[in-house]
Amino acid sequence: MFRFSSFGIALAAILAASAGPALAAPSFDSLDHNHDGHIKKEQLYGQIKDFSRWDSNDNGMIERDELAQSKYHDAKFDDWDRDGDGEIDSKEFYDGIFSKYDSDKNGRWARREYNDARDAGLFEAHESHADTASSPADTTK
Ligand SMILES: [Ca+2]
Ligand SMILES: [Ca+2]
Ligand SMILES: [Ca+2]
Repeated sequence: MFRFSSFGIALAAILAASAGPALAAPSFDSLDHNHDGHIKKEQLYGQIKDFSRWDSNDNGMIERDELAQSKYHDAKFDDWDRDGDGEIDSKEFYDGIFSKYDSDKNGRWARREYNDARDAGLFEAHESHADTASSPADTTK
C-alpha cells in the first residue's frame, strides 16, 4: 500500500515533468555549437519539427496552398521556392524560416534574431527528446 502510493507520486512527477513547460525551446547556446555568437542555418536544421505538420497531402513537399494554410502564410511562396519548381522542399522550407527571422540578412542569426524566432513560437513543435531527434535528411518518405 505504502509502496503503491510512493510509486504513484513518482509517476505523477514524471507525467508533470513531461507535460509541463519542460517542452522548452532549445537555447541559443545549445544551437550555437561552435560558440561563435551566431546560429547558422545548418545549426538550425533538425530543430524545427514544422515541415511535416504543414505537408497536408504528405508528399514531402509544401505546395502553394499548404504554405497558405500554414502559420507562414504571410511568406512569399516564390521567395521560399528558390529553384522555382513550384514546390517547397524541406531545405527550402527551413531556409525560408531562417531568412524570415534573419532581419539583417547576413545569413546568420544573432541572439536577438534567435529571440525573435523563439518569441514567435518557432520551436513550439520542438520535442525535447534531445538525443533522439532525427536529422532533416531523415524525413524518409
Ligand atoms: Ca505537400
Ligand atoms: Ca522548390
Ligand atoms: Ca542576422
